[in-house]
Amino acid sequence: MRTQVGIIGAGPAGLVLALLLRRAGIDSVIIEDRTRDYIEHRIRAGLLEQWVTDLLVELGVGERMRREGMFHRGIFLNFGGALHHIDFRDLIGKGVTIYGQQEVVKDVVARLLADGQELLFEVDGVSIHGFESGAPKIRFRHDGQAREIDCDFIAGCDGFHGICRPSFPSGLLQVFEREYPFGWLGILAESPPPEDELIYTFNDRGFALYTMRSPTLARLYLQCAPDEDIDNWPDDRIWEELHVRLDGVRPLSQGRMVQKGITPMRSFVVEPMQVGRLFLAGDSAHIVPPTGAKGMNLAVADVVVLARALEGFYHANRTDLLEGYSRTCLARVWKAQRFSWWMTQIFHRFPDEVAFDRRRQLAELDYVANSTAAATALAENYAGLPMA
Ligand code: RFL
Ligand code: PHB
Repeated sequence: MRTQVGIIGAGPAGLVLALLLRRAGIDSVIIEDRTRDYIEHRIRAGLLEQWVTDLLVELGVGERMRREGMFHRGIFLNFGGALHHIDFRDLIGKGVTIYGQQEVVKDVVARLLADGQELLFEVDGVSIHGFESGAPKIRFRHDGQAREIDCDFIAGCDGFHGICRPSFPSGLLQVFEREYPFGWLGILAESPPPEDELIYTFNDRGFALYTMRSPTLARLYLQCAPDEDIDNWPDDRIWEELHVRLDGVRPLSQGRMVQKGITPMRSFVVEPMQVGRLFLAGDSAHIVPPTGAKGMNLAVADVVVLARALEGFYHANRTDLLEGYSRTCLARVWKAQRFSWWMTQIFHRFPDEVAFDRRRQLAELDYVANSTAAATALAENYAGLPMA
């Protein structure tokens, strides 16, 4: 097979990249190691920054999102026994949209396949070659046969556990990493969420987040130990803890739990994000803790930069945008890292904290809730910094 851009991974990064490239008249092939059904039902992020929703509409995949997505003008902070609303719309004229990542994936896959995109599922044994010399090749097996793609560029959109990052020449990548001493236990429950918008909760028992996927489907998270065994959390214990942490600011209805899982928390960045003709995008290059809701949004931001750079290369003979890819992406990545770390550290309990830290966290929350300057900084980052 021959294509211009070989894309490894059909997560938000790889899929949106293929859409952007199609619009620019650039050919691509996507290979994915899971099944279509698997990627369309993998429950992950749920919150889109405003520019991402605008982009999906512009790319012709926003119709169902417009109908079923839930626009939020702000978020609630829950501390000191009361809810404090941060109204992004009033502060900066923007909001966010709740729409599950797997719904975005379904919409984009359907559009790509309808448009004739090459998208191969269930590939295995993927390896990449020649990207340093200028003649990249992707080798893999599909339907029991050895296959090879010759391409001009490889987009490594294969997530944190993919093969592209480990394929960088040894010693080239600098890794910046921080693990957090806690995880999130997340559930999906068939019950209305306690509020129309998200509630970020500061509580002595630990952080909790009350979010949603629809008016009848709540997505609820509890701070837990990083190595927590889910078997220690029968449904009753989860509900009890969700009630206690919500602290009576809203009633909480208990529906049937349809999913339960534990997510570890880490901050991770590699630099650079490019070597030769191999470009990393999304989780393959960086991970943020979910507290800032940035993971999927950052993945889309990377591929917008990459698509622009490839367009410059193919249509205007420019190489400067490709050369600047890593620098351009990392400027945004580090701001998202900073914000995600900040959101994480003001809300969570830390094993090594002292009483001073709890007072400082409360003072910071009180400041954000009562200062237009501080609330605006939160709003700008949460609803999405402008794209460069
Ligand atoms: P993805 O979505 O991981 O997609 C990568 C794709 O590559 C495939 N793949 C391969 N394909 C071919 N060959 C190989 N060798 C391959 N190796 C892997 C994988 O099957 C997959 O389909 O990365 P992408 O596109 O960069 O998108 C990033 C987002 O998915 C991610 O940032 C967010 O979902 C992070 N995240 C969350 N973010 C939030 O903002 N809020 C959340 O609540 C939230 N929950 C989560 C999350 C990430 C999780 N992970 C990664 C464990 C919950 C979980 C469990
Ligand atoms: C979600 O809806 O799953 C969600 C929203 C905001 C976050 C994390 C997760 O910060």
